[in-house]
Amino acid sequence: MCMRWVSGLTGNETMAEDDPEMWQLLQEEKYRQKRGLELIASENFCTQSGLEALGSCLNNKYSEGYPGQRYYGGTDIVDKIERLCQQRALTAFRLSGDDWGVNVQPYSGSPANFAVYTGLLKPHDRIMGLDLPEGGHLTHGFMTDTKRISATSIYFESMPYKLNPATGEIDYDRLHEHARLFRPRLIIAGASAYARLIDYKRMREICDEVNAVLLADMAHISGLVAAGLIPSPFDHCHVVTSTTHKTLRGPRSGIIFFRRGVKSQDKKTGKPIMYDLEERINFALFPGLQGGPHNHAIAAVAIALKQAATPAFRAYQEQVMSNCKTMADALIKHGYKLVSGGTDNHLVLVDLRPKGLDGARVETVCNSCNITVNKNSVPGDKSALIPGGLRLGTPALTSRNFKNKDFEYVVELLDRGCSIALEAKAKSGKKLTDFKATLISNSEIKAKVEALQKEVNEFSLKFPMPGFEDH
Ligand code: DSN
Repeated sequence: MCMRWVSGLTGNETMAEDDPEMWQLLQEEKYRQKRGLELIASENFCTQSGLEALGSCLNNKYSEGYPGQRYYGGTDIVDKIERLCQQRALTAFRLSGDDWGVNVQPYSGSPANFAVYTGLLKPHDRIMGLDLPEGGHLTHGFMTDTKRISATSIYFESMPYKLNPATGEIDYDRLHEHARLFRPRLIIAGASAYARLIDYKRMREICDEVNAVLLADMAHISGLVAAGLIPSPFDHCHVVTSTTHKTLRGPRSGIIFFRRGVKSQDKKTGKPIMYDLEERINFALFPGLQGGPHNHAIAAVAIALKQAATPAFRAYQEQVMSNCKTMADALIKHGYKLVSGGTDNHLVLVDLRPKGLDGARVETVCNSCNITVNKNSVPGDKSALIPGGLRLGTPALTSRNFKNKDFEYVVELLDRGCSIALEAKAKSGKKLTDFKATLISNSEIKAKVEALQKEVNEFSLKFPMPGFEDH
């Protein structure tokens, strides 16, 4: 006998049956991702196995607390999943559980950072991070002359450090000088638009002198660190946070590593002084800031971390960096200026001002041609809405098996987008809205945009894409 459902919904209908409107939108987004050239440096294509975990029954389970200490029943399996994720996190970054602990519950990178601040600082304690317009991140303390933007600058007193305008690299000397004056409790080593390596050793020396905690936010570069291709923040930092969906190629989630074990020796008694970072950070995250962990995301993170420990992952990251060098060289060959003159990681920051362009106009044209990029501030910029730069990254397209010669062609397509932007700028008024209108109303320009879009689509659709075939 067939069971009758009160609601008429068994819960076993596919999305296409249950919600055709949403299914249609998903199809459109999938096609957008397939036919476009994804160059946003923080994006990637999560693997099918990771996406399976995200869409699984783990979504249904509440488990506030930590493995072995939960506020709900039925948590035996999710305890195993969280412990497996923790163990894989340590393995992926070659860490010993005696020296490092890890919390895999942060919902993403911003909550992970805020949990560290909440656990280790008192309200109004001082922090220093790379300024957002110079390549830092909102959560590293961003504020303007008139407004405290990030909660980090509302609850704590933040002072930025900057790049050396002559080199486009972090000005460690000035950071040192300012840290001596400002006496921060915590300094953040990390960036979201910085193409060079970070000198963690130097930053730790500065921290030790002013008695500050050194936090590395390796969100952008964690995949490269796991692959062992760039210097590891674990060698020098006290705490390390990351997202898991950028170069690490997992689901959208966050992770916090903290030192544990012996911190130092008491000078008088000679007794060991232990780190207390673990208790403070864990308590800040839960119950301080978050509720139930996202078990489906934790399982997917565990899958990504297992992949991150393989030779195949290292080969992928080598290709990410090699593609990025090729992209940088090709851009320079086409006459573009790069902030810091090149790249040591997965991204480049292009200064479009010498070409008479800006990031907003180029982003708009590229978007119309299905080349997905983001405008970015470059040193000396006045406007955040119409900044002078463009940030380009190779992780996503490398996951689609793009190789060096493919990136040379990507730069050619991008350069054509810039030429269209230049032409449209010459034919439009000063405002960005005039420029956008010209892209649609000027038939000559519109035809060029359409021709470029067609070429982009034909090229991009030839490549495979990780994930499910149809969504
Ligand atoms: N939105 C991310 C990025 O693009 O770098 C940082 O959170």
